[in-house]
Amino acid sequence: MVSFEEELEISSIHENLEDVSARNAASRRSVEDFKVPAAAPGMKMYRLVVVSFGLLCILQAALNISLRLTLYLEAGCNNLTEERDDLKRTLENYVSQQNSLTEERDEMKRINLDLEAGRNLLTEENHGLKRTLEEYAHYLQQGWVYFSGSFYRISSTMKTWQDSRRDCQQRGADLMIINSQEEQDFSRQYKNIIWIGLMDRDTEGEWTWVDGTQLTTSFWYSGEPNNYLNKNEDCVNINHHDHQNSWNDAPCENEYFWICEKKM
Ligand SMILES: [Ca+2]
Ligand SMILES: [Ca+2]
Ligand SMILES: [Ca+2]
Repeated sequence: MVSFEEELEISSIHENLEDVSARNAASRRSVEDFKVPAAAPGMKMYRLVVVSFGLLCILQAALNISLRLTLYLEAGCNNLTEERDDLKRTLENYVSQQNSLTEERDEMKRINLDLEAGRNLLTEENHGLKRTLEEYAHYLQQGWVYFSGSFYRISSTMKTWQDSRRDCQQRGADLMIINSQEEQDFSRQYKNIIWIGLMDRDTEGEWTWVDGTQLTTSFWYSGEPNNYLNKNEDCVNINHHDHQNSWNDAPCENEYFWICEKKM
């Protein structure tokens, strides 16, 4: 026998089961309400067109970007080319200037060497002139007279021709050699009879100067040379000062004044 309480409990469970069934039914209806209806063929085509259009837009955008990028890169390349050409011109100018500077430097070096050579030459000339001046001063102090490139000294004593020559040689000179009309005129200012450096002792009649040269231009006094009174006159002196032609041959052993010449 089922008790009353058991009947109540069974009745309650039954009611609960009916509620659950009712809620499940309601749930199924609401799910069915939300089910998407199957797509129609027109809708599929529409979606395809939309997707294709989107893809075309993306492709167009990509093409635009690619084109802009190409133009940009081309402009950049052009700029780089111009810059390269500018740099090339700058480099060429620099090289040209460098070459020009090198040439100028070499020219300056040559000028410097020339100047140095000129300076050395001037220094040598200066030393030469100094030596010459010192020599001139020396001869002038010793009583020599300068005329046309030579110093001359008249003796204060009388000697034979040979001793006269020896005296001149001891002074770094020799008996006077007359090479020109001017020198001949110069020699006539001394009024004593003076030996000069001309003789024919080696070969009679062959007149030779003390430097070994042959007589070419002569200034013999009228009638000379004459081996006067058949004496052996082999040495020459200046005897006739008042005449343009003043030379006379005389015995070398005779003693006269003499004139030394030192060529400078
Ligand atoms: Ca002379
Ligand atoms: Ca003679
Ligand atoms: Ca004579």
